[in-house]
Amino acid sequence: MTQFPKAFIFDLDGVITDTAELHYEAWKKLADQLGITIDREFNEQLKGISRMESLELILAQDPKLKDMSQDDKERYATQKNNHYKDLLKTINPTDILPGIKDLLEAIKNNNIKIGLGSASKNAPAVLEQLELTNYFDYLVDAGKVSKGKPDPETFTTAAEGLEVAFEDCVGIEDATAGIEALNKANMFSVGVGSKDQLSEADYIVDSTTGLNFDKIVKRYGEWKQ
Ligand code: B16
Ligand code: MG
Repeated sequence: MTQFPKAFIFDLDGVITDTAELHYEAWKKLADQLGITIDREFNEQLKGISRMESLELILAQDPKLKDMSQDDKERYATQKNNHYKDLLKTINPTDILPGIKDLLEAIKNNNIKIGLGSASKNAPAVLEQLELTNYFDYLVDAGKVSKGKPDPETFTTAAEGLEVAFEDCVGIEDATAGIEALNKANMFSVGVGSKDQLSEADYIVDSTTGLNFDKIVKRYGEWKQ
């Protein structure tokens, strides 16, 4: 008999939609202002980590900025976020990555719960813009998570909010840190992206088009045995 998971927990950026490009644009503007050059390759490191951690990585590019006061850091982080929020106004349901809507529908049709485990404090606003809020039974408040990915706290908080045991959850992630967090939480980890980067995932698909409900459930059932 097929074993069904009791919840699916989604990462946001890189899984449901690609806000990475907008984060990049906003960080680049700030970096330029500080006289630091960042490119898309550098931006890969910023995926899945928090706003302040991202700022620290950017400041570390220039030794002269290493003694910046906490107040200034907060000010720059707020400035980046305000620019990012302006850019977010341009997104709409056509920005949902391919295959995601069908997967959400299939999960709902099987009466399985859906949670969001994103590091982004802007996640609720992004779901609203994409008109996806109604699919979700629980959104993790990134502002209340004390240890970000690769710590499992984001995902364990989602499972607790959904009232589902960790091993009954499937988590979907595009970042190495996210897969590590899911594995530490003892959840079935689905990686979206390259095999090199996500080799620790329990199941890997190349892109969101590969996220088929039946295939994920089958692999989950094998993992659960
Ligand atoms: P915010 P995810 C993450 O989203 C992004 O990948 C990362 O680049 C960003 O710094 C982080 O959210 C925090 O976002 O500044 O909006 O709070 O991949 O965990 O959905
Ligand atoms: Mg992500």
